[in-house]
Amino acid sequence: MENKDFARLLYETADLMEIAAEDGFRIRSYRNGASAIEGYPERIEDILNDPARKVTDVPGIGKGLAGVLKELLLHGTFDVRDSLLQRFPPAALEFLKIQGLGPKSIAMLFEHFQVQTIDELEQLCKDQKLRTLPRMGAKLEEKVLKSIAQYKEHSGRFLLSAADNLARELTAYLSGLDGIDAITPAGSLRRGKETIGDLDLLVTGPGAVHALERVAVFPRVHDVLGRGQNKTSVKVGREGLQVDVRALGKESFGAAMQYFTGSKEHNVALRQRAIRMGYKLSEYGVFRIDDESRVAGETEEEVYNILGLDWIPPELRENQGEIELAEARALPLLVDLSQIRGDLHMHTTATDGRASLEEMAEAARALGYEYIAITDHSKALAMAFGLDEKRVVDFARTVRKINETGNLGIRIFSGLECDILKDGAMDIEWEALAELDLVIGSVHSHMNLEAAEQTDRYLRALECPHLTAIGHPTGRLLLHRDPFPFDVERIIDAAIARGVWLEINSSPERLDLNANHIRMAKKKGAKFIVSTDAHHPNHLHNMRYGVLTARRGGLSSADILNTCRADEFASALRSTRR
Ligand code: DGT
Ligand code: CA
Ligand code: CA
Ligand code: ZN
Repeated sequence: MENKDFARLLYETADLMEIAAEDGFRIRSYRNGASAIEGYPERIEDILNDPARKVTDVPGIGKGLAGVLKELLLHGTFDVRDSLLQRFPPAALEFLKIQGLGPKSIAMLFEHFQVQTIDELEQLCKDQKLRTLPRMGAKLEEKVLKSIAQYKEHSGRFLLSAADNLARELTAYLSGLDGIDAITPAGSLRRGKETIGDLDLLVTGPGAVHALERVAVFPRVHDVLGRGQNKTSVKVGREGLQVDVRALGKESFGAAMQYFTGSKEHNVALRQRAIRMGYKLSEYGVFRIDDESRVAGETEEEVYNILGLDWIPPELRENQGEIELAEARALPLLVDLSQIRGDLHMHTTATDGRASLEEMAEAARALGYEYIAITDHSKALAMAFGLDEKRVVDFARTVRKINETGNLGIRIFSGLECDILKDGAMDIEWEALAELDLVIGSVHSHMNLEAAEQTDRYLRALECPHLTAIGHPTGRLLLHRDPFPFDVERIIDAAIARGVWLEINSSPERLDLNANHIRMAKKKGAKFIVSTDAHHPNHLHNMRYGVLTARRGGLSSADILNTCRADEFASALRSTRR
């Protein structure tokens, strides 16, 4: 179990206790414990498994919680939580995810309306019955309805990183078997989509059918949904991510890869094209309609080529014009992870990062990067101990000295993730910003402004002559928070006019800009950076998700500044200064 899993279960239980109106002191101790675990640099599981260690040495964890953590590790749940869950309808945990409803309001809903499900809650709002309860009104009903709609859209979907990690885990687990030629992710994971409904894995080789049996007994499988001759479906882990594993024959491997990679929309368009050309396309191959003879199927290239198309990279297969480009031999040459030479957005212990500048630099050097920019937060993020003007200027000087010594073996650019304040002013005086190599301007507050006001806010920020790039431009948190409203096209135009670059934030919770915005911005001539926003050396690996997103947006290395060599990048930085 990861620390964040422990923390989530404790937070949830604290909320359940609050619904049950239990003792406030106990509730607080659960929340404090959860927060301590979330921020703890070591894995709690490792401490629990080490007989020489005591988990009560972790600040915030007393004897009571220590017992809970042990129970959690053994059973995935614990008594207090189970008995609370039994007192409430099964949907209680879902209710907690609806915005606008705290534990106290949920307790009231249970008491007055005996609501059991999210659908019933939705109906209550539509019937305008919520407002009959104290301190609830029409505004809240509206908010709850909106949040329910979002919840329904998100539920049952997972972050790309969750599916990617599971795919790696399963691949390692199965690759020990004899007779496996290849294990390949298909579906939305192969297309690099930002969220995943279920994970599709394709297995080939004489041992493939055996792999289907082994998947069903994978230790983290919770539920076997179905076992057929060529397919096993299971649910894995506490969150129940579904995995479909298919065994494929060699002669139809390419056709099956093509079919199960999708998207559905891309496949529909491709099938229609095949029919117009006198072919039938299926997961078994490409066949002539007149005599049913097979003309392709072993490789994907074959399938696309017989249809008069160049092979299309999976990230583009969304029926957004890629088939026309493939026909015209005009597909873009997409950027590759290996072309990224530096990471330009990361935090250190100076603010809310978990590692020092030196540790981040070393991790980046180990990845083969030529340079990084350190971009800690600015003072508006007081919670994160953001930098004020003096610390900004000192930091810029420190970095100049570090680079002169060359001791770190990697070039450092001094940067800042500067908050864009509510009125569009920069959080840090221009004079101090002028000392830095690079400034990423980000919105972290007041995301509920009207679209027009939010647009003006960005327009004013873009007037700052020291702004290099806009960070995570739409502010979305996947499966959690929608983008805040503003005129994206107008801001892209303004950024291009001012020579400000757009960030593709690679954090799997963000992937912001998204592929559609990237495609639009590229057509207009925008320039991009792909960066991780790392708060820990491990996060530097998230670059691959940002690169996938860039590829989905059709970007080549020439569109992305951090594919440049260090000296080219430095002169590009200087040219952004107005
Ligand atoms: P997801 O799982 O919602 O993130 O999206 P996908 O694209 O992985 O969709 P999924 O798992 O339902 O199906 C995998 C691929 O199979 C899909 O991208 C295209 C292909 N496929 C084509 N036609 C159909 C169909 O009629 N039903 C299903 N289930 N899959 C189809
Ligand atoms: Ca899928
Ligand atoms: Ca599937
Ligand atoms: Zn940020």
